[in-house]
Amino acid sequence: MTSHSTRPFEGQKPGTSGLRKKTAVFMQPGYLENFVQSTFDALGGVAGKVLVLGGDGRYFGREAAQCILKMAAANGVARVIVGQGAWLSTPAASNLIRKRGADGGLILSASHNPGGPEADFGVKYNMANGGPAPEAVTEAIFARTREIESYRKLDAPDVNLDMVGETVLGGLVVEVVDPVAAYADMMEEIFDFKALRSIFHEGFTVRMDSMCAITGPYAVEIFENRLGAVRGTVVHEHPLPDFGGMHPDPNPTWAHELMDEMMGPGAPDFGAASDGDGDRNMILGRGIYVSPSDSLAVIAANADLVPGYASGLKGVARSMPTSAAVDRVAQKLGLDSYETPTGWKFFGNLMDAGRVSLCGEESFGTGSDHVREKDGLWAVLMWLNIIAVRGLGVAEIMADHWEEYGRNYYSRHDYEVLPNDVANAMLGDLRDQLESLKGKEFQGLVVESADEFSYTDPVDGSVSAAQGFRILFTGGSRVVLRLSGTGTEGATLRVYLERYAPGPEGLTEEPQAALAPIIAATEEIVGIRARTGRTGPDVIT
Ligand code: VG1
Ligand code: CO
Repeated sequence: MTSHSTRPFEGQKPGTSGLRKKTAVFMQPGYLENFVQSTFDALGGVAGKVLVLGGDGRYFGREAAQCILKMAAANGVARVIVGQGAWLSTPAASNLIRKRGADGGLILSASHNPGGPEADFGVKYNMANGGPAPEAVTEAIFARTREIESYRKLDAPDVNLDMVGETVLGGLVVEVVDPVAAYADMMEEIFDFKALRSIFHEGFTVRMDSMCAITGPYAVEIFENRLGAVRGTVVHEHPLPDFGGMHPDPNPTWAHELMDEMMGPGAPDFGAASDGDGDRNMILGRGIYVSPSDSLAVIAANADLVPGYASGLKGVARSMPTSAAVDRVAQKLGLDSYETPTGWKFFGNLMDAGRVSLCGEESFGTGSDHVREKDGLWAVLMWLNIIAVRGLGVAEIMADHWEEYGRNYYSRHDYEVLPNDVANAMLGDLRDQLESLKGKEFQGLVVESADEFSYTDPVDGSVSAAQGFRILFTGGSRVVLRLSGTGTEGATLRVYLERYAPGPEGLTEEPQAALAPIIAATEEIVGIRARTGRTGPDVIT
């Protein structure tokens, strides 16, 4: 018996990046099965196909992988390429899909959300180009979850996922591969490993915090084994099911151990952290934090120093809430630049069409067309390669960049786990007053325009509406507000603040101070604190 009858579960709607729920929700009998079968059905069946499978090592990942393999077998999949131990970072999975010419892949992760029985789990489907399923596909999956009546799953013992090699499960070939090798090889093709080896040899010091998540084995292989960085360069390098209790979100709040080290005496030359599934990065220098929007701009401005991009970039793209710092670089270099909604899935078409080679988000996501996901370790290697060529430290590179382009002061304020009705009513009221805001003055700032962002994909013409509220003030300051699509509890309000300083004066202010008037104007317009009763944001990045 491979067919099992089932009934739909509520709310299996993929968000910004896949379906994320509390682990216990995913562990309900039939829950994962329903979502996976709905995915297979929405794709028009998967018989004869080749899929990639792996995840970030979080709790329930191995069990989920076994379940998916049995479902793949019962659905007629020809081959599943799975990372040893059911491990694959998100960018490594994207790479494997592309390199092996697979039809798609399933990634088991809730990314930067904590893991464990009390925390979060997630599943995401990626397409044959290696990128996250576009909205048309995630909507078809969701539609299918609402009418599903049965799923197919082979009744068979578990497959050994700890040994590299091939086994057979019914008519399915399960190919267990080293999760790191192909990815590390690709990095060796993009970057100047010789130059990198020599800076490590000369004593350049790096602290890479893998936060007990998936990048540990990748970072040890690349930095310590292949580039000769001293042992111990990578910390929290063993992926653990609960990430050792860490919240694997590489930002100053959650990566505070690394922050303290980089801001303290005796800090190494360079620091970096990555998230649960390895697609995010945080960049630090001795005594300096690089905002992700600035990191994207610096990478754009210096990309041609890296062998993989020596002939220049095709174009750049950023998500709408990301600062305009990269736009200034694009303008100067004569590159096309694009503004997309939040979420990596919107970059795929632009990369596939050859319009852009570099993309980024303010949420610690940077990547290029080497894969179709953002890529944390790639971003770290971009910085190191740029440093190796220019012979400057992070602080010097930043000062130089701001001097040339001016500085986009930037910060994101998150208000987490708000009651859904409060958050929805607040943004509903903002929507109602958008049209009347133009020309009004708040805290000395005059509103130049206010709207709700809607995106028309320039490649396939698809429209994504209601992608966040933007209020622009005269002089280039801006606030953006939207609700998170990755949370698993209540509503999370994200407030993105930006102010441009052309320089040469005023380039070294503290960002929160530089943004204070915009923060005050936002409170006057939206009334976040007044309406939620909160005294301030939970996380500031
Ligand atoms: C967040 C970020 C977004 C990112 C997404 C997935 O989404 O803001 O920029 O693409 O997470 O990243 P949201 O809807 O919560 O704002 V990851 O590393 O969690 O896959
Ligand atoms: Co992630």
